[in-house]
Amino acid sequence: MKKGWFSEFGQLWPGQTFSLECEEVLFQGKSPYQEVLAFRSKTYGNVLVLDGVIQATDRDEFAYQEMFAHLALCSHPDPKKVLVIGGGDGGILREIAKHQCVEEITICEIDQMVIDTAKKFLPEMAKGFDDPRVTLFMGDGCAYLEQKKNEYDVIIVDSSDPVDGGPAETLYAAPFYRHLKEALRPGGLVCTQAECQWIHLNIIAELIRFSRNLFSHVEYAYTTIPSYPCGQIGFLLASTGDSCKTPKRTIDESLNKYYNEEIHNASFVLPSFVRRAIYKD
Ligand code: AAT
Repeated sequence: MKKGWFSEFGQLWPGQTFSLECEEVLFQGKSPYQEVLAFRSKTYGNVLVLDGVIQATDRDEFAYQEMFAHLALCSHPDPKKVLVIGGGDGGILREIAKHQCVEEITICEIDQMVIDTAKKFLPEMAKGFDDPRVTLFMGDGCAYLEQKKNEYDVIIVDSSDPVDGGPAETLYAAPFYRHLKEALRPGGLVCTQAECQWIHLNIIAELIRFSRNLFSHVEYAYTTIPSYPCGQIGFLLASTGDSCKTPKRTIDESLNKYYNEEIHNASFVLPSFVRRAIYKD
């Protein structure tokens, strides 16, 4: 590897890598769950990396956090209780906090080291923890959800990738989706990190296959984001109520850099090869 560069090698994107020039390593540690790295890059600001995989950069995180949070929350007519699983950098919390109608925001994150690292080196994301509606629970998202029935209007699963033996593996399996459904109030919906249409059609198709047995609408949307593999990442919206393809509410667009009503509608429009592969129709 070229000296002074970080390259993202991963089990889920064999044969390709994205690289950033690194100016300074800010933190390197090993938690009980994963290796945590923060570095200052030359052109993307500070970067958070878990087990060698980029989770967020200062420069483009808004494309992910805004789309994730607002696609989910604007698809619900009146979300009051919201749960986030993962998302330890706080960026999704920051976006949820823009919705005045939300009364309670709970976050269940597995790794305290991620939160501490974000608070120190990614303060623009971690400020999401400062909202008074936020309650933090430390633990595994799957175990947490098993205990919850009929509680939440919206659940956002901002999890890392389903790497073999990694902490997020259980969050991509059918039992977890059953727990998600049971934890929702009537009309509730979930939005999960659903990987990339260029390299993960098999993962997306499998998530859709088992979710369709549980939810009335299961729909895939995506955002562009240069620092994730192939420059894109998707979200699975699974609703017990109406389709999520058009927003039920608007948000003050001057608060956002990426999300708006038009891009909400556009983000569900998929290339033909993707539509065929994931919806099988
Ligand atoms: N918003 C940043 C993007 C992320 S963060 C993923 C978070 O999920 C991490 O903080 C990680 O510690 C947490 N996590 C992983 N497994 C679990 C679990 N079982 N329970 C609770 N939290 C968990 C996602 C980046 C996507 C990368 C795309 N290549």
